[in-house]
Amino acid sequence: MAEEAILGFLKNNDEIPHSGDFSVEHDLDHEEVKNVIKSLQGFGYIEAKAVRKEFWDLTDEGKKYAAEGTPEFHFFSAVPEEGTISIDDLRRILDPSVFQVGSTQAPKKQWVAMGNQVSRMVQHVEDTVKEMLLQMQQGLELDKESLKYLKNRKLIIPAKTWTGYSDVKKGPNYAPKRKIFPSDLTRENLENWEELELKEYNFNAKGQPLDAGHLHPLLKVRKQFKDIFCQMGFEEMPTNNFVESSFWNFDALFQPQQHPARDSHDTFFLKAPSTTRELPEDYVERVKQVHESGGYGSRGYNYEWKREEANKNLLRTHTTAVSSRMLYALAKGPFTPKKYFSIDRVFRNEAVDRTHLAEFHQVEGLICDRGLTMGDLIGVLQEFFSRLGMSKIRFKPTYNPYTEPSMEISGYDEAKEEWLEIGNSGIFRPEMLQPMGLPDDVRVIAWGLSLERPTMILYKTENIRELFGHKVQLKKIKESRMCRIGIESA
Ligand code: FB9
Repeated sequence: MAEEAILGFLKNNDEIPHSGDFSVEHDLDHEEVKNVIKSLQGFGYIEAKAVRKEFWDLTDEGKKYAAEGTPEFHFFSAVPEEGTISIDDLRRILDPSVFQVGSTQAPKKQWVAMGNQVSRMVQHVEDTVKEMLLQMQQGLELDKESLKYLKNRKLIIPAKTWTGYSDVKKGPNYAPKRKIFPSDLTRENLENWEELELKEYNFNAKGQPLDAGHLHPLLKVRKQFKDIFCQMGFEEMPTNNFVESSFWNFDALFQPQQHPARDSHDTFFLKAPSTTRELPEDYVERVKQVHESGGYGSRGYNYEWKREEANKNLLRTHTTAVSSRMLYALAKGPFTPKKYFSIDRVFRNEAVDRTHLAEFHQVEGLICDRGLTMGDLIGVLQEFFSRLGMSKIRFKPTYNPYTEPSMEISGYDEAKEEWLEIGNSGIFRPEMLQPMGLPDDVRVIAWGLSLERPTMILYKTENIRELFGHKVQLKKIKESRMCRIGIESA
């Protein structure tokens, strides 16, 4: 309807000056006319200029100024042409709201010089604000600056916005009737395909959004990490036990029972089941020994090691608890070199902030083989992080109860031109490995980082709560793009 009207009108007329008037004249719905103009313009049948017109209403204050003049004008008028008048006199003779606004606006406009005595700085002034407000009441257009000024003085507020088109003219593909181009090759139109004019392919058209399931960014990044580990020949450790005993989480790692991390300020201990059911007794005895009096070249911690402490169940504070189980299992059989990794949740009763929650996903890698050195550790870290897109990394000595030496890892963020802490690493202590029964020339190099930090950086997430927890915007998850780490740098 609107289409025929528009294309028909332009057959005999050069242009449609105003889509709004055209709709009224042809008794058409302006919204429909606008959609048709947009579509005809898209196919080049017509050309048109989009018009956007803001309409404003005067606020009550605006209406008052338009009717009675502005406070600054009344303030100025109350100041004698010659000489001065005291500010107190002005306060007495003027209406409080007029005095309150006038005493700021008039000096701001350099109309009067303020002080205990007030005097005119000019002989005569125009109440331009009043004029502008009156013009608006007459529906006259004001320039952008004046509109902005009146809006900032809360004398006008936006009413409605009119959008439409002007200068609607014939376009390069103008025709009195829209040509419907077949958009599919069908048996019928194959008959005369030579003279067939098919609809242009719009290769930029966005496909129908698939309303399918969407992977959470954390899982996209986890997948990339898993691919990197598998490509480097690592196998995944089973991490399906959030509840762990203090023994595997701490004691097996040679972490002393009085270590601060082992109290409830840092660790979630379980009420029920509060204690673990069983532990490998012979191995526990050796762990007790090494804690109390050392061995394997260590003098131990020289304290009384308590079984009941080791029995306490907790939510694991690191996936290194899984590594201790796996290395113990490895020690049971004939020794074979191993490359293991784990990526799963760990729980820490710590202060939460924009990058820390009480739980996060730890990523851990370890290599267990004879004669491994710090050089091997540095080498594998360079390989691992370069696949993460971090080719420039550096190390700083640090301390972990279960590794000696230990290194904090930092990577250079080219974009931000700053060094970023990207993880921790070290060589597991013999006091951890020997009691397990691993051959004494076997070394285990290991490192750890989080999944949340790289995900926050890659998906430009300011606060970890946008990524994890009840504040997550599902829309954001649906729109999150694929994670390309491990691909670009490959
Ligand atoms: O992930 C961390 N930072 C990071 C990692 C990758 C990354 O990637 C970029 C896109 C490419 C960006 C940042 N961190 C470790 C460093 C900091 O964020 C740190 O403040 C927070 N850490 C967590 C612990 O917080 C208490 C991150 C978490 C962490 C720290 C250490 C380990 C694991 C996780 C470990 C270990 C370890 C050491 C030796 C042997 C075995 C395991």
